[in-house]
Amino acid sequence: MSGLIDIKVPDIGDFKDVPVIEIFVKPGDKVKAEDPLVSLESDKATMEVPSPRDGVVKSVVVKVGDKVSEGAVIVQFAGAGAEQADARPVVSAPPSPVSAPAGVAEVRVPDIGDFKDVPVIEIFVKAGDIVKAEDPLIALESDKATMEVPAPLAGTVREIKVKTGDKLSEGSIILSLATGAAPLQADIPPVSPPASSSATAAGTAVVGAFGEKSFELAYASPAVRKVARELGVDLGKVKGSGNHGRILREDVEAFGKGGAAPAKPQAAAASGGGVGGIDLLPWPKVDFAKYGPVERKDLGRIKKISAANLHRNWVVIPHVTTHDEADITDLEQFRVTMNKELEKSGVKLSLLPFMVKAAVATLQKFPEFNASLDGDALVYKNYWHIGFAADTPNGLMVPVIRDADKKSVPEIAKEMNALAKVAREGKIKPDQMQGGTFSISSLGGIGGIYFTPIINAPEVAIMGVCKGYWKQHSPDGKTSNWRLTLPLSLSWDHRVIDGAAAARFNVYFASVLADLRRVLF
Ligand code: CAO
Repeated sequence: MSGLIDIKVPDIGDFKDVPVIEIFVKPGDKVKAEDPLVSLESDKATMEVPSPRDGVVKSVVVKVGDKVSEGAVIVQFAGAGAEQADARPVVSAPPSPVSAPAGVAEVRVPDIGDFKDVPVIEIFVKAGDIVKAEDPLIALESDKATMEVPAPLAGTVREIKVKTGDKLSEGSIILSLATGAAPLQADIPPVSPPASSSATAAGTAVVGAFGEKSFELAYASPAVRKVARELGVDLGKVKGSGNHGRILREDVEAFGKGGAAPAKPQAAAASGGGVGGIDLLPWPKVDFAKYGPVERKDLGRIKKISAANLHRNWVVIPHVTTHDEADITDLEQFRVTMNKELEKSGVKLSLLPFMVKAAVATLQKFPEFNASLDGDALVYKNYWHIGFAADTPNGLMVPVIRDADKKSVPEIAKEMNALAKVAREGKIKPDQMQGGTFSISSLGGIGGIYFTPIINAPEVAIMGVCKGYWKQHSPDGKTSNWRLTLPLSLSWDHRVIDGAAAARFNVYFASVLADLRRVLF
C-alpha cells in the first residue's frame, strides 16, 4: 500500500482478541509521537496504544468493539512509503485481580459469552463476608448453562447489589467489595488533592481532594483518567454512560462543568475531622512567571505512569526505613580481581549483581520479605525475581531479573546490562518489569549516603544502596582500621514486617556482602 503507513498493535504480551474500547483519533488528525491512538481493554488490563511517530491520520481501520491482537493494523498514516511502524502500549492495570490497593471495588459480571439477561439463581455471600479471590459469589443460570461468578480479588463484601431472580449481563454490578484496609462502613477517605489545573484557575467545578482509591478503581480508560486529573475531577464520583457503566471523556467533562463535591474544609483536619483520611490544603497555585522567566514542559508518559505508582505506594503503604552499613572491603577486592579475569569475556561486574545474590540469600532466610499482602493473607513466593531501579532518560523503571537464585553473578551482570540498555532505549517490554518479589535501588554509581526508597507494590520491601566510602572502624575501641563501607537503606511495609525483623535483615544482608561465602549456607 504505497503512500500509507500502517500502525499496528504492538507486542501486548499474552493478550489476544482484545476489544477496542475507545478511539482517540479521526481521519485528518495530526498526531505527535506518543499521542494515544486507541484504547484496548482485556479482562485484566486497559492498554493505550500510543502513536510511534508523528503523522496525519489517513484512515482509522478499527472501530469500537473490534477485537484485535498483536500485528493488527489499527490506523493508517499518510506517508511517503509503505513503511510499517509498531507502537508500544502503555499498560495500565485496572484493579489487580489478586491484590488491589485498599479501596472499594465494584464487582461486575465478566465476559459470559453470548449470554444476556441471565437470571441470578443463587447468592453465596452476604454483606460482611470475607472472600478470597476465586471464591464463588453468585450463580447465574441460562437455559443452556449454569455459571458461577467468582470474586476477582480478595476483600470484604460491602453491599450486595442484586437479588435472586435479577437478570444480569456482562458488566452488570453484582456487589461492592472493600479491599485491603478499606473501611467497611465509611466512604473511601479523600487522600490527596489534584495538581492545580486550568480548570481550577477558570473557576469550574473541581474536587479539592480525590478519593484516590475510588479514582483508581473507577471503570475508565487511561486517557479518560488523564482528562479527569487535568480537570481535577474525582472519577470515583462520576457516573459512566458508556458500555457497562464505563466512564467516557464526555462524562468527565460534564461532571467538571456541572459541579462536584467541594473539597472538605481545612478546618475539618484541624478539628480532627481528618482521622481515617487526609484533609490537605489545596495545591498552591502560583504564577511562577511573576517571579522570573519560566519554561513549561509536560511530563513524559513514563514519568506520569511511575509518578502515579509511586504516589499510590507512598500513600497506601506504611513505610519505615532502617539504615545500616556493610563492610565491602573484601568484596570490592574480589570484584576487581574477577573483573580482570573476566576482561576477555566482555562482562564487567559492578557491585549490583553481588547485591542481587546477597539479597536472594537474605530473602531465603527472611521469607516474609519475599512476600505480598493479599487481603488478610501473606503470599510467600518460592521464587526470587529481583527488580532493580534503572535511571532512564524517560524516567525511573524497574526491570526484573527472574530466578536470580539460579543465576551466577556474571549472568546477572550481563542480563542487568541488557535490561538497563533496553529500558534506556525505551524498548523494554511490560513483562520484563513484572513479577518482581523484591527490589534494589542503587545510587552507588552516583553518590549520597542514605535515602528512603519507596516500596514497589505489591512487594513489601526495597533495599536502597548508596556509594561505598572509606570509614574508620574500631572492632574493640582500641584499634582501628579503614574499611570500605556501603550505606544501606531498607524500606519495609510495617503491615507485614516488624522493626526487629528489618534490623536483622539488614545485619544479615551486610554480613553476606562482607563475606560472600555465606551464600553457600
Ligand atoms: N559504591 C561505590 N561504587 C559503586 C557503587 C557503590 N555502591 N555502585 C556502583 N558503583 C560504581 C560501579 O562499580 C561503577 O564503577 P566502575 O565503572 O569503576 O566499575 C560505577 O559506579 C557506575 O556504576 P553503574 O551505576 O553504571 O552500574 P550499576 O551496576 O551499579 O548500576 C543501574 C546499574 C542500572 C542500576 C544504574 O546505572 C542506575 O540506573 N542507577 C540509578 C538507580 C536509581 O535511579 N535509583 C533511584 C530510584 S528512586 O527510589
